[in-house]
Order: sequence, then C-alpha cells, then structure tokens
Amino acid sequence: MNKKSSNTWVKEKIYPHYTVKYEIKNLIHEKQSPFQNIKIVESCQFGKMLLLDDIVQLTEVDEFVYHEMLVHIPMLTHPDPKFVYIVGGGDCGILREVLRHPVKKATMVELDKDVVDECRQYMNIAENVYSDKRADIICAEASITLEKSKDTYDIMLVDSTDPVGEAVKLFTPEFYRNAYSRMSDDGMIVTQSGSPVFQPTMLQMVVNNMKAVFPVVKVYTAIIPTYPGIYWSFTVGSKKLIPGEAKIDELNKRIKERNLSFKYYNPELHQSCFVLPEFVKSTISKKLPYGIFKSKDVIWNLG
Ligand code: SPD
Repeated sequence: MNKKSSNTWVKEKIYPHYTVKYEIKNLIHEKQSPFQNIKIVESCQFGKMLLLDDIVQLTEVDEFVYHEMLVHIPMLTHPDPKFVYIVGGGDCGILREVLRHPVKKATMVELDKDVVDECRQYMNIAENVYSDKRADIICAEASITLEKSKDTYDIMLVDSTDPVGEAVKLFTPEFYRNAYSRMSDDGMIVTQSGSPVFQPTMLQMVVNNMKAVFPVVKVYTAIIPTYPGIYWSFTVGSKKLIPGEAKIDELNKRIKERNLSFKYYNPELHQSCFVLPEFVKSTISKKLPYGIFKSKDVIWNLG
C-alpha cells in the first residue's frame, strides 16, 4: 500500500510502466497466509475489495459479472446439473451462484483456508452458502483431491488466481485429463483464462491444453471493470454439449424452472458472448507446445 499525503492507495502492478491504483478508505484486514498475502480493503470507488498478492480478485461492485458468467454459462447449457466441483473460489462467490440452481451437491476445494475464513468474516458476499447442506467446503489441494475422488461431476468450475505458483497446475493438460475422467458424459469444465489483451499467451495455453483433452473447446468473454483490460475471457472444455449453441427458448425454460434471475447474464448474452473479435480468434487459433507455463510469459505478455 502507498500512503501519499492524506490518500491511501492499493496498486495492481501490471507492467513496469503500467499500474492500476485504487484509492481506499481503509485497510479492513491483512494477513500473510502460508500461500499468499491477503488484503481486504474498503475502496472509495468499488466497495470492499479482495486482493491476493496485490492482484485484485473481486470487488463488491462488479463481482457479479465474473461469478455469474463463470457459473451460469455451463450450468444453463447443461440440462440438469446435479453435481458440481469448484476448484479454488475461496471467497465463495462461485459457490453462491451454483447453489441458486437445484443441485444435489456442490463441492468446493480451496487451497487456502485463510481466504475462506477472511472472506467469510470480512467480505460478506455469500452469507447463505455456509449453512447450505448441499455445500461441501474442503480446504485442500484441488487437483490432488480430484485425483483421489471416486465421484462424478456434471460441471467443474476453476475459479483460480492467475497461473502463478500453486495455481499453475490447474491450467495443465494433466489437470484437464484428470477432470475429464471424473466428469459425466455430458459434463464440462470452465476456467477463467485471463485478459485477451494483456495475457494472450495464457489464453492460448488454456485453449491448447484443453484441446489436448476435450472434443469441444470454446472461449467466451465478459466485461469486468476491475480486471486489467476490462475485457475478460473464460474457456469451456466440454465432452459433447456446445455452450454457444444453446437455444434461447430452452435457456428461458431452464431459467424459469430453476427460478433464476440475474444482474449480468441473459440468454441473448449467453449466445453472443461466444462471438469473438478477430484478434482473439487469431490468438486462440495459434498452436503452442502444450503444457508449458512460464509465468513471465503467461501472465503479462502483450503478444
Ligand atoms: N487477474 C485476476 C484474476 C482473478 C480470478 N479469480 C477471481 C476470484 C473471484 N472469485
């Protein structure tokens, strides 16, 4: 944090010459967990914010976009998702959205127990999930837990930090292979795949690695003001269902049956978010030797 005259700011440093900074009213809580630095701040513009190692993970003002788009695209593409596996997601925003569907069980596996505890105490974005009998919150390494699991899941949602440190393994073909083997026949996995503008190599890697495992791989995007570049990508790997081809009438029927309403998602957007600009199409069409993640290149690489 930077204190200058009467103003206090938190900064997300993206490049040596490009930093995004947020003026804050106060630091609500800070903790060094065994895995990362956790900060929860009250910002002047975006309400409460969660930063992990000084990277913005969510803000009260725009978290709904990320959480709705990561969850409802696959959950509404699937005719009847009952078992869901969430990788990461310690702030529980993803779990909150999943539990709005009539699922039987949502298993969330977050590595850092401190993120779960601190967000529960100070962020308050998902009050109802902790007492929901369908939610199973496990604090452990998600890929190892999945490897040992004998259960089958309809939907898997990877709500990770960027692929640095512990998170790197959640973007590899090995992880996707493991996920494939634990998935039902019409199952699918979605991961956040970074900024198409600032992290094209990350997006390429995710698409390449998923294509090594899944017959259907599709990229979609959303507008998330507090993520660098604002324009954000998600990538789906699916065994057979094609998320961008879901019919509006069918989506509306499912929304009604499941009694859902949204702040960002709607069926028209469900279709249009798969329409990509030329530069993104070109990024994801490039073949790369899969499985290679060099943080320096993958995180902030202009192309
Ligand atoms: N560059 C930031 C990417 C953050 C992705 N995870 C967000 C977690 C919100 N539940």
